Amino acid sequence: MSSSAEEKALTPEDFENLKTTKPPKHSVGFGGITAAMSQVSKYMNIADAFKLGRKMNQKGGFDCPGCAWPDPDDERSALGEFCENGIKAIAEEAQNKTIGANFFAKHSVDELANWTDFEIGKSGRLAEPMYLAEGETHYKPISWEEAFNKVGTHLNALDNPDEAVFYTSGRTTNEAAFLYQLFVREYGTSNLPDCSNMCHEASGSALSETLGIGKGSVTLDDLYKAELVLVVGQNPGTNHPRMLTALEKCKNNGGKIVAVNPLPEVGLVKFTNPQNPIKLLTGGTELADVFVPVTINGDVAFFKAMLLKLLAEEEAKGNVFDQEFINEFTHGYDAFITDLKTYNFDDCLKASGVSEAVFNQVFDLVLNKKKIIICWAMGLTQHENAVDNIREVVNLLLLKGSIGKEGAGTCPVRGHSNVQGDRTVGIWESAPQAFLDKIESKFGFKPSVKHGYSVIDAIKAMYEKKAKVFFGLGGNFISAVPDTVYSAKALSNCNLTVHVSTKLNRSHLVTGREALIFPCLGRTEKDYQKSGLQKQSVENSMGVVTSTAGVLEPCSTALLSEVAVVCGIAHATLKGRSKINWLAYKDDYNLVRDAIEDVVSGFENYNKRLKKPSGFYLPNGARVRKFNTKTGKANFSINKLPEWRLKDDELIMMTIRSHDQFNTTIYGLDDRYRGVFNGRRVVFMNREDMKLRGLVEQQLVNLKSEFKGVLRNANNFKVVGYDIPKNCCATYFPETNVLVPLASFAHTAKTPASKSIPITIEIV
Ligand SMILES: Nc1nc2c(c(=O)[nH]1)N[C@H]1C(S)=C(S)[C@@H](COP(=O)(O)OP(=O)(O)OC[C@H]3O[C@@H](n4cnc5c(=O)[nH]c(N)nc54)[C@H](O)[C@@H]3O)O[C@H]1N2
Ligand SMILES: Nc1nc2c(c(=O)[nH]1)N[C@H]1C(S)=C(S)[C@@H](COP(=O)(O)OP(=O)(O)OC[C@H]3O[C@@H](n4cnc5c(=O)[nH]c(N)nc54)[C@H](O)[C@@H]3O)O[C@H]1N2
Ligand SMILES: [Mo]
Repeated sequence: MSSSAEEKALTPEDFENLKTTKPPKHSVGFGGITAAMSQVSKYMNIADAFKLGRKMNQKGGFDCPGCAWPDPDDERSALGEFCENGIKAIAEEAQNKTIGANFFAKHSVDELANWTDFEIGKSGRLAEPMYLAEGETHYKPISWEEAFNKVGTHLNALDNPDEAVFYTSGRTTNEAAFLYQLFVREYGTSNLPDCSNMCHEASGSALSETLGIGKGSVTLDDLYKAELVLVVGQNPGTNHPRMLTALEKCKNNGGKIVAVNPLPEVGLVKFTNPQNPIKLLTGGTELADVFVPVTINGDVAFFKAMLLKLLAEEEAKGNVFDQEFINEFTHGYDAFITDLKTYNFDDCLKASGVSEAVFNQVFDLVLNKKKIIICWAMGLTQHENAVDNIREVVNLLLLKGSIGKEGAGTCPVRGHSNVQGDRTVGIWESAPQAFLDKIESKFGFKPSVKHGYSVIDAIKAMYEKKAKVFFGLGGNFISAVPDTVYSAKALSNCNLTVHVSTKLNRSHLVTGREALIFPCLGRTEKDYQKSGLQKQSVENSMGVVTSTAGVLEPCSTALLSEVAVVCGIAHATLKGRSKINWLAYKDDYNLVRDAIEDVVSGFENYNKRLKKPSGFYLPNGARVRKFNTKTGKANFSINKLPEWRLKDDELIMMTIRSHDQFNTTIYGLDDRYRGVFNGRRVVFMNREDMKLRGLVEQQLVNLKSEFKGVLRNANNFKVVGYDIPKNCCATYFPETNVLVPLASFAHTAKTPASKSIPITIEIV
């Protein structure tokens, strides 16, 4: 009997032999190298590993498919810009094993859905296109041509192009992303949700409004030169390991580092640079000068307390705020100060959960430093008031004049390696009119000006059967999105679901009436087209565009590049009515870059400048104090303290990444830096909260969230006592996405609030 879509979407509950230890004192070092190498030797051929190691993040090599942290412009270590999790990411992609017709004949969709995400990921690389017909239990092989035609037929049969949804994940290169959005717009819709909607959308919204650009303002060099770096709501030791090297450099130059985080994340506390053998032996650098254990979602309160005390000092003694900068470059100062004065310092500090002693240490640093950088990631962006979090960060930087000068500015640390580039080249459900006008003048068709669905809207539309075809360019939609059960129903309501993927994932198993899997080349593989070997390009977290070209032969001859898949579908769907020669773009990616150059500003001489080994910087107004906002200035903003209150027995839960995963891809079952081994169904709790509820270490519990009268459950988790503020708890994403209500998201940006979910704990 076949199981329902909702059941298939849930990660099966399994327990290996969960073991917990005290978290280690420092990160990387020998432990990191050993962990990465064991991954390589298990799943890759060693000659390939060597080839990749030599080319990863090197000039003229390929961009690591892991995170979006930039590579140094000039000197790069001979050892490679190495990071444990980067090695794991490529080992995952460059696996020896491939799966195709035989694999899918052997395993039904139902059976595969009973595997854990870890097992699914280890099955191998997808090697040929597969099709699941209506009512069938098994995927069967299909030719590319037939598959493209199936997509075309479904799309052309819809009453309205807005009944199709086109998702993108952030590994897609500039070339593939540009062509994809071009196809979607020529087909007739703006339904272009992307992983960014669940990630840094709140940063984009807040920064566009306040500083006129939805990206960060700093370069790597600024980080080296900053006097003070605040790392807020981010776990770089796991998610952006190469950032630690930059922080270490900053520290060696005399900079101070503050970590604002409910958890004492290991990479920030002590770091051993794997490229420095002497440090390996002596124990590494103490990175954070101050650790601020803020309560979950206590950041606005923390920053408000900071702003209030700075204001008091400014009014008493002066010389705290950069009045010259404020006068010349900002708007809204008076209204901001008037509002700030309505808050009480003690209330704010209390709401932040931070002690006065720790607060004062940070205050002294902020008071005395003039070059400040604030870095952040998902700890700030995944809350209902995420946009307020980031606007408050900007308020602080504006008061200190810490924007648009050396060693100072905003640093939202992006996730996926090209998520920023995808947005730059047009993956945007609400793209600005100026961009749409450029598309019209270059390509001669009128793109829809109606805003399309973001991720949350797309799920609702599919659930309500207003959207009927789902197409995913990369990613793992069902495991990444909130409200797993509801979202699974949404996908299963579709006529057709299609995924362009490198690896099997849960989204291939939660299908519409029909489903297609399109296997594609990964970053590490060579891309041959008619005009020869192709390169592509990506933009990192700091707005630098570089080229990327794989070094391995493709793992299967049946793979197509993402560019070829997009062109194939566009050609099969739009046929004679298209104004674009899709097959020419597929044959020569230089032509795609020429088209991007004509449509997106900042890409002048794209092909030529891409030849420069370290790439080129895109223009960035905030970096040079040109604020492209409605007022033409940098805007102060007014932000409220969040109003939510926990009920007596509730805890506030954040869903975080372990050290052994890349988003929904689970590399292994350990979280070495937090001392958890062989299991992921854990809930980290404050030990006093455990005592209060009569819970002991490794007690089996169920988690429940109630939101607007709807109850959601995630069963069978084990309790792990941890240094986490009271009333807070943490679990791993994606196992607990089932608890994140679809209707709980950031105002303005619609980022799911997956870092602040009120839950209760039930003893099993
Ligand atoms: N190895 C590896 N690298 C990755 C990824 C991966 O999964 N694995 N994912 C990539 C992607 S797409 C992204 S977006 C990034 C994610 O990078 P991160 O944002 O670092 O990832 P998370 O695990 O979500 O961690 C969020 C951090 O915020 C803290 N936090 C949670 N809530 C709050 C809060 O209310 N206030 C504060 N101050 N802190 C809070 C958590 O304790 C945690 O340390 O990493 C990218 N790089
Ligand atoms: N509860 C909770 N939910 C979250 C988050 C959270 O912190 N908590 N984080 C959110 C964030 S920040 C993000 S970015 C999203 C991530 O959402 P997604 O980007 O949708 O998810 P990924 O797990 O990164 O996607 C992995 C899949 O991408 C495919 N893939 C890998 N490389 C390639 C490639 O080169 N090309 C193609 N076509 N496919 C490839 C593989 O098949 C793999 O299975 O999840 C979000 N969801
Ligand atoms: Mo992300």
